[in-house]
Amino acid sequence: MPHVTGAMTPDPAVNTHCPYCSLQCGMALRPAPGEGRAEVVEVVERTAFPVNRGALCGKGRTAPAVLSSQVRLTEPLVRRPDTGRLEPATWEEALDRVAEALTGTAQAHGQDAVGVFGGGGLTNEKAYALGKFARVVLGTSQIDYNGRFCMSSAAAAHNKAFGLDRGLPFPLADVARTGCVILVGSNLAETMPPALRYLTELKESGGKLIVIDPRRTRTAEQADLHLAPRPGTDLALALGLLHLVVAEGRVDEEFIARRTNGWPEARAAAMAHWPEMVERITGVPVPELREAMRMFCDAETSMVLTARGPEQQSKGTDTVGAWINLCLATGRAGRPLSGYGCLTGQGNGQGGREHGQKADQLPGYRKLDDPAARAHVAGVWGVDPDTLPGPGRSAYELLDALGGDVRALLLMGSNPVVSAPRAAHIEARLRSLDFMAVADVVLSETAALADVVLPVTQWAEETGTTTNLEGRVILRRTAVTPPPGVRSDLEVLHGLAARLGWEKGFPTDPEEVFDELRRASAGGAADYSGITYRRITEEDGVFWPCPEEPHPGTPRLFLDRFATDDGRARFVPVSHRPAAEEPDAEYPLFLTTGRVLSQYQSGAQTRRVEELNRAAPGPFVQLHPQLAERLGAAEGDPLAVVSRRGRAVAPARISRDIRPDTVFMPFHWAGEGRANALTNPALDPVSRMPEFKVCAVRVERMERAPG
Ligand SMILES: Nc1nc2c(c(=O)[nH]1)N[C@H]1C(S)=C(S)[C@@H](COP(=O)(O)OP(=O)(O)OC[C@H]3O[C@@H](n4cnc5c(=O)[nH]c(N)nc54)[C@H](O)[C@@H]3O)O[C@H]1N2
Ligand SMILES: Nc1nc2c(c(=O)[nH]1)N[C@H]1C(S)=C(S)[C@@H](COP(=O)(O)OP(=O)(O)OC[C@H]3O[C@@H](n4cnc5c(=O)[nH]c(N)nc54)[C@H](O)[C@@H]3O)O[C@H]1N2
Ligand code: SF4
Ligand SMILES: [Mo]
Repeated sequence: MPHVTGAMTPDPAVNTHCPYCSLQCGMALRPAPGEGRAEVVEVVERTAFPVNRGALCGKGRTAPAVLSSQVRLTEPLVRRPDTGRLEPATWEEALDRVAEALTGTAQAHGQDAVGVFGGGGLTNEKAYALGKFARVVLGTSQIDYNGRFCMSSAAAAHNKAFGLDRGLPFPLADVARTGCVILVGSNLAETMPPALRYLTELKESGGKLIVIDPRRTRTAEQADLHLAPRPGTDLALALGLLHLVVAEGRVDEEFIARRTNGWPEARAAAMAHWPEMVERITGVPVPELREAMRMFCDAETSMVLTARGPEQQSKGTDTVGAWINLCLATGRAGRPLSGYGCLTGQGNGQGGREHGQKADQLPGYRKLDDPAARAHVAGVWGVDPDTLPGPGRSAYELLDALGGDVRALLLMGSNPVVSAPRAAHIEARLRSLDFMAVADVVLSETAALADVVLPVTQWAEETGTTTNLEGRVILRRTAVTPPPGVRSDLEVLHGLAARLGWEKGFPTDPEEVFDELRRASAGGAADYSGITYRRITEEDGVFWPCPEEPHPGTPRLFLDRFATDDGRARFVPVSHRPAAEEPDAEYPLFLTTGRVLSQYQSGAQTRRVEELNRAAPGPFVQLHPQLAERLGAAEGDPLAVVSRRGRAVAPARISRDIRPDTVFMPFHWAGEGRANALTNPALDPVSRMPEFKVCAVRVERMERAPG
């Protein structure tokens, strides 16, 4: 029978949440009838959970298949020196090996020679424990996580403008009630399908939807107006709209005077971006720019929502800043049903960046270089603040340093062989390590390179909190008994810490870890101290910041003041600049990358689900018929896509829904169709986010294999 925690009704269905994206859809699980195997469960609709109201996408619906999958890991693996192969081992042996290797590396090369790489899919408890483990047990500064590839540009822009970074400053349901939404580089019809309902409701109540995407996606099909700029030109586009706002007298001077700083400089920067110049840069005709600006300003309330399209650029922080400027200049921020928001990505994309697995952060969204923050957190951890290391390298820079001054790595919750930019190079760096340990649920492409693989429990087999895109802290609860050979990530960290001299300080009970996290976050920007497992359960999640009880939590931010010292939002003066790599004679096309509906991220989990593989069996190159004709390529022909970093091969998918100067590849697959063999690791100077969304390529038609 499934193991049920907490106060339960006689109904054996257990409320929990999807393991995948940041919507964190509510669902319930109960034993599948007639299966007779405790690990086989079925999904039951959970209509009461407000975010998805029962709806799930195919990935969420089929997530239980990964629990009982034959290919999941159920025993530790250790690489045998004689055979060079990964072979089964006991937990004692595996953990001993990891502890010895990490200690040996630190002794030989210094504590910073040990690196840690985390993930935005890890629960708050795990992210917190991993950050603490790195700083306290290993004493290394070299920790970062895959959220750097995902959220960091929007986070940096949020902090600059508002003094606080939370994906959406309002509940998602507010989107349905505003007057106009500009959706910039989000394909939420495929990446958060249940959220599409809010856009449908918006339109049904007379609201307008503008989508900005170089492709006519399923999301763009829903739009009243679709602008299809060249990849990497969103910054110019936003500046052009702001120019038109000023030119047509749509500025909200009263709001600017009362609630912001820095308008003259931002205004001057925007005025240098003439609509005709913006048309030349973006390829979007001036009348369309004007129409978008008018739709946005004519509505009484409006929102701008960005996702990875504009953010995964080497100027992502400035780009998001420009969209925020547009909101501020028109008085569309810090007011009910108006504002700027970022649609975070991973299951715990929000919480994962608040509690200390990021290179520069301590729990509660505190800064590692702030003496007061160090003193507070060191107090909770019972250590001397001076022993805490300083900030480390960002994710790509850390991966790039492997085998150099970072010689051993502990990796939890990411599959960079598939998902890192310039992936063949990163794969080589991983191979050059003296030692790597990976905790995972399956033998991912990265785990396959490890010296020790630690099999861990999955979402429905363990309890823990995540923080969804709205800043709503929710509780996943144990609904099934894990297979006997696996342990939780918290147990892994506990076991390693104990071997490294920390018998105490790494509890395995998630609620105990959460209670410590609450104390560590108290008084910080992301204050969780008033949030308890009990409250989350009773209230369908609690929005941070939530200081000590009886605080109600904060569904809507900034209505009275922004989180800056003087309470005013800050305009940022930004100007357009080109992508790090633009098409030229040798590489004449843009490549952009992203997602499809039925696969998740590096595919480590979803490529194990038959139904999803049927729907999305493999990589492809989306290209316009004009380009296909120039190449002499027909539907399904194998195409080689070549960039300065490498080459990938995948079948042609010919479609009018993409600009003729651009090709698109999803990044979910390894092997010869690996999109990240091509991508450019050029980093945003502020957020250190790589430019996944723009690089220059050439495309060659290959002969079809005979037969
Ligand atoms: N099915 C599915 N859903 C997911 C995920 C998944 O892997 N699969 N992953 C989750 C995660 S972690 C994330 S981060 C989110 C991501 O969610 P999204 O951001 O919606 O996903 P992407 O497909 O990466 O990018 C969105 C769109 O950006 C467009 N784009 C490309 N270049 C540009 C550009 O220069 N400017 C603009 N404006 N648009 C551009 C692409 O054409 C694409 O349609 O999805 C989450 N949900
Ligand atoms: N070209 C291109 N590349 C991209 C992007 C893009 O748009 N284009 N998007 C980027 C973005 S936004 C993201 S978020 C990254 C994501 O890419 P990755 O960081 O590779 O993310 P996942 O594929 O989700 O990898 C998670 C791994 O951890 C395992 N796992 C899942 N849950 C747990 C857990 O609780 N504990 C442990 N120990 N393991 C777990 C999974 O099985 C899987 O192997 O990809 C980035 N890469
Ligand atoms: S939309 Fe996201 S959270 Fe909801 S079921 Fe799909 S993958 Fe899971
Ligand atoms: Mo992401």
